[in-house]
Amino acid sequence: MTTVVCPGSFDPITLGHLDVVRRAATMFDDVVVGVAKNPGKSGLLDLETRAELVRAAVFSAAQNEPAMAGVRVAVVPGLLVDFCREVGAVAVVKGLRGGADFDAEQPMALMNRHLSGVETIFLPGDQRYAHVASSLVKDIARHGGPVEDLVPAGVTAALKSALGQPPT
Ligand code: COD
Repeated sequence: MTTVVCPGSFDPITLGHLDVVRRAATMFDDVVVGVAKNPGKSGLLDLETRAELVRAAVFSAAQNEPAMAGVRVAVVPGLLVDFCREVGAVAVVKGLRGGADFDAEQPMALMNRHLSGVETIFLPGDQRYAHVASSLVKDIARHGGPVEDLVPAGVTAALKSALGQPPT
């Protein structure tokens, strides 16, 4: 069995993230989505809420896509390489929307390989989601704009709740 980790802040999970997880699940028989804290970003949703939203999105996708049925979701408590070792992952899978993502990801990929030998596999982001970023989703939601077609079901309500906005 080949295990890989799809890590992210998922604050919140978007359809772009879900597409990367789905594609990883069609290639590898054990995919663990690792929900992590990025110290460089101020979070809106707490870690457990983010993980719950990822679980719900994966569960919902699995109703139509058998490959998603085995996808696991867990919180990454510390270094990503320690988490990879814990779950027995041979590689990290990440999506790249463009050059800026690559510039941010390449040093982490090299450092993770230096630390533990774990490789990073980059998947080109699907063009349908090239403009989709958690930060933009939060920005739109903060101003009361529509985000339903950018995120899995349930995320909009969680964002409203975290932002102290009334439910619709
Ligand atoms: N399409 C395709 N890919 C996308 C999209 C999209 N629309 N949106 C996001 N992605 C990709 C991102 O490029 C990224 O690869 C991944 O999805 C996750 O994105 P985010 O924004 O949820 O998460 P980040 O970028 O804040 O990453 C958080 C991590 C903590 C996972 C990351 O910073 C990391 O790997 N850190 C390593 C921590 C560590 O151990 N450090 C020490 C050694 S490097």
